[in-house]
Amino acid sequence: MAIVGKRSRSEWQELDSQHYLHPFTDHKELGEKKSRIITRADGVYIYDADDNEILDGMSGLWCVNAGYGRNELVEAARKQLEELPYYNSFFQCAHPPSIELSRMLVEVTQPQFNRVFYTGSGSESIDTMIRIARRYWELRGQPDRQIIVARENAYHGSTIAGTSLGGMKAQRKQGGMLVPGIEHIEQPYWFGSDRSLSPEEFGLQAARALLQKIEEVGADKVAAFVGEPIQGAGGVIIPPEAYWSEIQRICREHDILLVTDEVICGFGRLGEWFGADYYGVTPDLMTFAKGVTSGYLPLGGVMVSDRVSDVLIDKGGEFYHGFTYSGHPASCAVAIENIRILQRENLVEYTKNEIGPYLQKNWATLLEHPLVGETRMVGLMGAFEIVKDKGSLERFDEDDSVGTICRDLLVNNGLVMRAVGDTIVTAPPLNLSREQADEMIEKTWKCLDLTAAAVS
Ligand code: PXG
Repeated sequence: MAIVGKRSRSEWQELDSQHYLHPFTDHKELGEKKSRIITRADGVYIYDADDNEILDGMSGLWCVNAGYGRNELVEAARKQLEELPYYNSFFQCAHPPSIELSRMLVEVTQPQFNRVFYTGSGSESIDTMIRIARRYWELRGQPDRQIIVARENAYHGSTIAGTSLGGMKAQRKQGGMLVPGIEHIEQPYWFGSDRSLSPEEFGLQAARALLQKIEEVGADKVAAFVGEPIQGAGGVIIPPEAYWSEIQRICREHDILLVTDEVICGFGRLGEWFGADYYGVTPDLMTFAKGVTSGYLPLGGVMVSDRVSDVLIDKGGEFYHGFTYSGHPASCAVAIENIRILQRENLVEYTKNEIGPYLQKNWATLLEHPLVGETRMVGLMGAFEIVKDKGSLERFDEDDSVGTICRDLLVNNGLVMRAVGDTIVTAPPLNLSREQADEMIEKTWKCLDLTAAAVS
């Protein structure tokens, strides 16, 4: 028997608008438009209450890396829920799924990582990372190292710490006081710059903004730098090649912890296990969530390098931090099975060597469309920029919301992608086939034409 009974689309919509406050949603607007009710999913497709088939070019919210309809994941959760649905790892207890997953995470991450701290989400991982970084410096006898440097337009979640660390202006403006000791530097967004420098020069300049910030506040006050290897929610901002190695060089020079927020880039998205692997940097901490379970159950965590964990363990005593659902057994069981799927089906290599390059090649052809000013993609994470004038790359006016028009056309034509202003972003499941990649490109072309017609 289904857990939730059947209702018509309009009944769901009515109940939804009466009772459910959605995340990141203008409810007045939603009250008029009504929600799209998604009822089931399979492979790379989701289905709405009218049984429309929609290719999920966003993997849910950048998380369903292994695709939908994975019975192995369902079975892993079911078996674990039967055997031990819940127990905690406080008070000197542990359970096999969280221990086994820890071992596997150590196996798929860089050699400096031998320990993991679990959370229930990306935002909790960010909070945890901040507490670990500051605690590390306290224990090293440098308690003034409190400042965490992040970037403008970064997204690190929506708890108060996530909002504080994130660089999205509208989000930061709401809700009063934020966590102190957080500084922002420019993002490495070449297309969004005045483009007077070459991408490489611009990348180095953006990285050196970290150096300027360190000089401004004093290196002895800075605990860590954190960045998404590729900024996701901010519009798939792919930094120029030189950026990350320069950031790492600056962090090392000033003994500042380097943190990559791998919540989106982790677990194969860029054709490597983690974004840090793709950019060849060796972070001290990595936050993760989403793709660790392919979104089937909530789980997040922080990978802690020996440099940090040695200090926490040798000198730290009790670390007063953790969540009821840290290392939830069913979530860990799903994560174990999910990592096995990624390994068994070679989905990371497939993203790097086959489907990534295939989609990238076809994605690049979108540049021939009169509305497209730039295309970019690494692994299976990409974007294109909608422009009014291809020659000057001038944007449409902000109130034209051309990105939203294009996004709505895409969804209504059977392809979900996200609009970040006039940037359209995509991150399809890693088991996308070539035919499905072709379907994405065909639908995008069609909707770009429809968008052009709508705004002309
Ligand atoms: N860090 C990064 C890099 C993220 O992308 C979080 C932290 C927070 O994770 P949780 O699990 O607390 O949501 C995220 C989440 C969007 C969108 O519209 C992106 C995210 C979440 C919701 C919407 O692109 N990323």
